[in-house]
Amino acid sequence: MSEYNYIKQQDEDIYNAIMGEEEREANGLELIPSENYVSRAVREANGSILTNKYSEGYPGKRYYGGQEFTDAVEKVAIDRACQLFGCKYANVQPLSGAPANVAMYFALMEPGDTVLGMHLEHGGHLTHGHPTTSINKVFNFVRYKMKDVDTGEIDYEELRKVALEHKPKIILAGFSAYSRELDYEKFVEIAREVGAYTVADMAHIAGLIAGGVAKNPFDAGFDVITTTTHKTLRGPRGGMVLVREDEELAKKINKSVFPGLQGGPHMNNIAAKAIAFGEALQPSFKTYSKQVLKNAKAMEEVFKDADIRLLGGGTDNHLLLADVFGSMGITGQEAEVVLDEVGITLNKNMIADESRTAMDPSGIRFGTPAITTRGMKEEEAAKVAEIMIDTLKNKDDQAKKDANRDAIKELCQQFPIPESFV
Ligand code: DSN
Repeated sequence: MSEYNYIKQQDEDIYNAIMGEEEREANGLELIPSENYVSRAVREANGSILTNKYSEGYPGKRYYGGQEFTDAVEKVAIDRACQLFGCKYANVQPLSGAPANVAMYFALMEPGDTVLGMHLEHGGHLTHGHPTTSINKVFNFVRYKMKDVDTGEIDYEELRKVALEHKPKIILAGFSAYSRELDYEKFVEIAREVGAYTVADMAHIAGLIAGGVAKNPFDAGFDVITTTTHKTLRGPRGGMVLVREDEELAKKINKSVFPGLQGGPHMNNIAAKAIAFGEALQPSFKTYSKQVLKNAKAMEEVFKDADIRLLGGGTDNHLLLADVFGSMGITGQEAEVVLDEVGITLNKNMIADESRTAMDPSGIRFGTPAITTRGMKEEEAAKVAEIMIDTLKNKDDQAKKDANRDAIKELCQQFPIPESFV
């Protein structure tokens, strides 16, 4: 029986939409750096009967009966998360990265307290205190920036000055559009000076940390890490909060997730997380993570050769941010649309010190987690970068775009989305 036979018989609208998405993912290249392809095993767990079960509480301490199997699932997920990231405590219940951050804020602070996080235009995330978010009404957010947008170096002196002035409860490292490594030791040093907790939102680079190709903030002494479980970690959509070693802190986080913020955990999703963590513990995941970086470097080289400005001057991780407006006179929105036409999906993005708007910014953000999962190596990554630039340079030439669409389709056929990684 086909994977979607019941949906097909029962609900034509949703069946058609899923088939459309299958086709889109199979015949196009995904360069959005926060997306990836999960294994069939992860999808099976996510679609399993565990979705039927209510399990408020934590393993061994639930508010409903019938938990012998859900307890087993959650314990495995917790153990594997701790093993992957070298910490003592994990809460695997957050529904995604935003609720993980909100739960963390309420666990570590009182309303009105201050967080020092990365400036949003310099790579920070909405949940790091964007004015439009609800948490911005509850907590006070102050910012640090890059010292030099062309090297990506963080202004640690400014960070320290702001920390001394505002006495934040949390110093937050982490980003969703930044391509360089952070100096976690520096964060810890400053946080100790002002008595703040150190928290890393490693959502984008969790897989790189698990794969051993990016620094682990816990090694520098960070107190807490929040993350999504998809993106480079290649699990189901979801979140989690990790605590290095402080049991009291871990208890606060648990209370803040449930009952503080969420009700029943989604046990199907936690089972899928456990499976993905198991995959990330395999030696093959290290090879995958290394290749993600090599592929990003290969793309960097092609963009540099074409004199297209890269924010941060290049990349140490899985993503790149290109100033296409400054370098080519094409807006991020125009670039997103024209690349979509040839089967390359990425997102428009604000750049540091942006002069345009969020809906039509100067930059594009792209990355290599998904194409690397398809098995592509440096040669193909460079080819994709060349096709991107050729398409942007010839955005009004239909024949060129058709040829590039065919080239992308051919690559997709050569590198189909895999079903299993073990
Ligand atoms: N939407 C995610 C990203 O693309 O980075 C972060 O929440």
